[in-house]
Amino acid sequence: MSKIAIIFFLAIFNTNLFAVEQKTSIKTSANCKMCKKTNEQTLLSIKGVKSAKLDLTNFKVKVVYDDAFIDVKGLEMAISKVGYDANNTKSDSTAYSELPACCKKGAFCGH
Ligand SMILES: [Cu+2]
Repeated sequence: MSKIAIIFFLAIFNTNLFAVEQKTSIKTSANCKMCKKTNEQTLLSIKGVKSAKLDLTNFKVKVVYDDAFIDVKGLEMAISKVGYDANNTKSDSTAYSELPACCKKGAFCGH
């Protein structure tokens, strides 16, 4: 195999290795439709995030993302920054304190 062919194969391999669409499901402290909107919009604003759907029956957000741009920890941090827990990442305390009362943990506003 020529050097050029090897480089060509490496290039293809790297493209696949570093730009694969990943799926994850993140447990959040969201509890209503407002929370759902906030979380989904936040995630969708991140480069590399293709879709974000928060299920209000289990409060998990399913995210499809390109891991060349963002990883699970980054997604968790983005959710934390708008005031919600994400898996084991705790919500940012300032952002949490600014959430409407019905979006605080354990609240149930029925929205
Ligand atoms: Cu809410």
